Amino acid sequence: MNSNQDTIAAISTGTGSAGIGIIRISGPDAVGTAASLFVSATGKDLRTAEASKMYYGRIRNPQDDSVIDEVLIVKMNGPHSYTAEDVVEINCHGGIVPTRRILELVLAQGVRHADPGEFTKRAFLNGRIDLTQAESVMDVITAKSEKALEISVGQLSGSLRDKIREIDSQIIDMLVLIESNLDYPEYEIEQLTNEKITSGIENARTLAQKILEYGRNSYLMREGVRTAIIGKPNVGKSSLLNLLLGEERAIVTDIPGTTRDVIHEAILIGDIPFVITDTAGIRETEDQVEKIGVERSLSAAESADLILFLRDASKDLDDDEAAVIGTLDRNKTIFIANKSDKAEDVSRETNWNYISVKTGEGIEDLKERMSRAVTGGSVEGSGNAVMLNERQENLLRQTIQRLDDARRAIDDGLSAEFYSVDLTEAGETLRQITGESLGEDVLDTIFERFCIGK
Ligand SMILES: Nc1nc2c(ncn2[C@@H]2O[C@H](COP(=O)(O)OP(=O)(O)OP(=O)(O)O)[C@@H](O)[C@H]2O)c(=O)[nH]1
Ligand SMILES: [Mg+2]
Repeated sequence: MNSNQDTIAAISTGTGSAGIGIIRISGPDAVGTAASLFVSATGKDLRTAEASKMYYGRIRNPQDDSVIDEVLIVKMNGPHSYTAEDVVEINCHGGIVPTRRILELVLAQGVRHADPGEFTKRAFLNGRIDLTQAESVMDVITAKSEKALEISVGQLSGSLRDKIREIDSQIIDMLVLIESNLDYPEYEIEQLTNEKITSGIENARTLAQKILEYGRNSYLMREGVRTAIIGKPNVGKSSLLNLLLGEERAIVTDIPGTTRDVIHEAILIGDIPFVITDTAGIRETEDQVEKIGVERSLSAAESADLILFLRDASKDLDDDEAAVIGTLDRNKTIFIANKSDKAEDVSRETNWNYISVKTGEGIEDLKERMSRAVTGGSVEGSGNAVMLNERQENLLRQTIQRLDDARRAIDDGLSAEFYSVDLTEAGETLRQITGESLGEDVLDTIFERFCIGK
């Protein structure tokens, strides 16, 4: 428990009108501060009230005795709280005015406004959670699909931490074996052999690789698969967007050049979030507005994770289309021939997916293909899937590099002193993921991405 912490407070609920709003206070003066503002309906003093129980009453401005709001208040004694410090939560009426006024009163008692993520940072610094759990808090809050939520909640309770610790204990076992042989060669202890170390390295490496593999789709799960629908005017791009969305979001007409600007919409296909972009049809044009739209289409395609290239199935590919196809990254493109209802007599080319937005033909297959295109199969089952952020992924890769260094040292016939340095570094790198070894500046960059009040 960190005893030199000051007391912090923030509004923990979202801004805007709502049924309730919560002001959270944490630190040594949390209870005293709240007690000086709270008037219980039954005359109870918050300082001596039972912990983890809701009390009904009012928040009153001690300066002029004016009542700010009716509230329910709960105190939690450290370490049995979110931050592991004394915490008070004031549930007042939601909405900007009551929550702000209560927060102002709390701050006027000498409490400091919390920085973004500071409550969670304290939970970490006070040892209640490790860094993988702290980082998953934000993923839980911002989860875009049930799958992402399920994985993040798993990590909140330590699933990633446990996997990391499994690798760590492999590395520690190797180091113990090396050290004991170096320090006490005269004792009867387990013999150090190159085989034991190389197989230990192999195990640790495999575990680390597996985590990277399980976390392969983290970015897409977190941000959504950026998908651009592109093609010539009038091929049915906006119609396809509307069909996937299940609503008439984009304007559809039979006039080529209907869509001028780029439209983004988020949907879930299977368990995967997609952010779909409908774009202006690509063609040579002198119209200034349309020209800008065409440029935006091409750049949307470039920055997309997935491209749906649409053509009209009842027409042959023209030179413009062939030229655009030539510029596309084929690994991330699904080629779609729409309006198959108008092309029943046309023979079908195997590398095109024939669909009809009008009749629904081929749409389910297309959805299937879209999710397969990004997951390369199925999204990992909940047992194994992890959501890695860039920091965690980098550290895992660095750990693997240090393990490889150790392996090379053994292969080069170097003695244990040499490869034990690499193994020690591998362990230290790995423990930065859980936060067991870490610098203060790293913490700041992690927690500044949090929202206030969490
Ligand atoms: N028969 C048939 N018509 C379709 C199909 N899909 C779309 N259309 C029609 O094709 C026309 C053009 O559709 P849009 O969705 O506006 O085409 P777009 O590619 O967005 O066109 P621009 O915005 O101009 O680039 C409309 O009249 C649609 O009703 C289909 O599968 N079959
Ligand atoms: Mg359109």
